Amino acid sequence: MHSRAVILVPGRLNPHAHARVRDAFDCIDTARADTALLTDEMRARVQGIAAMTRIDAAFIDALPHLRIIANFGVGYDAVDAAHAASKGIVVTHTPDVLNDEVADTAIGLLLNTLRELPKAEAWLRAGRWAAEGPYRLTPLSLRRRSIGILGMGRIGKAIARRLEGFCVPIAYHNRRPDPALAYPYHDSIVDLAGAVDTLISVLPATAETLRICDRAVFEALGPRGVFINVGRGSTVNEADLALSLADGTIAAAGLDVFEDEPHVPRALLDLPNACLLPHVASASIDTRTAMGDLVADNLTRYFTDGRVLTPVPECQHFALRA
Ligand code: 8YV
Repeated sequence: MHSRAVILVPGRLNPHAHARVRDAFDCIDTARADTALLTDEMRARVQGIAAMTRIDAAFIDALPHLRIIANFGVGYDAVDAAHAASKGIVVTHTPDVLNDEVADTAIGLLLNTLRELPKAEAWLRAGRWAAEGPYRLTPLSLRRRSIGILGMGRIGKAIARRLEGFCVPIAYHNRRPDPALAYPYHDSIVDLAGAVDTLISVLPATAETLRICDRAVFEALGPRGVFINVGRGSTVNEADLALSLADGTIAAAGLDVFEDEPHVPRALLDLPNACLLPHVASASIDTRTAMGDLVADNLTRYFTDGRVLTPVPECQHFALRA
């Protein structure tokens, strides 16, 4: 039964997810997902992985009894899912339970970027309100803006629903139009950027999206342009973005994600018109607990009846077949 299955936890895992894995399984911890750290016991016994770290093909190949990888996070670019799927190993992720939190944070980041709220608070805390007077009137506002959503999946739609309450026009780009949506669709990112002044990206990291938000996109967005990213940092050419913020090609950016986290390029850190967050879009106890439950529930279901709740697209039929 599932209580005897052996689950490997490489590196840090959300504490709630970790506790649930420890309760339900034989849990083995290792510092990193590094084949050099795998003992003979791990190679002989591990049947599942619960992780929020990179799991590459070599690590998968080093565990001959591996049957499931439960990824903590909806974005599963850190896991070589195609390789896992080719070996009949199921990969799961944590969609839906974080949609509202990430969408809430995206709106917060948008408003912070436009209305400079973190800087206004710093002004107050530094005693400058009393000493020098009110914080400046912000040159940017959400009023009279038009929004383009890049990546109209579950989270993109949750952001769009919130923005309707702000009475701003919304358009989008996605791999394909969604017939259920009334918002105008643009079939390229540059086209969308040219039609709006505010771009909110929720793009996942794939081979196709690598550094796809580049100088041409920022030029199309224009000097009033604001770029918000709560997807993946690798979808942005960060050098192009820093240049575009520095030379006025666009007005401002709000970023929750970076290509080489937790390292943020100096060129972005030095810019006054970049509002930067340390990848916190889903980072509330409430939402991370729900994500942790989904990681544990996927493992439990798999080792109980061979099914999983939320397989990644590459693994749909493996999950249903079992
Ligand atoms: C998490 C995320 O920060 O779900 C995702 O794809 O990026 C975030 O919710 C991340 O997965 C935690 O490692």
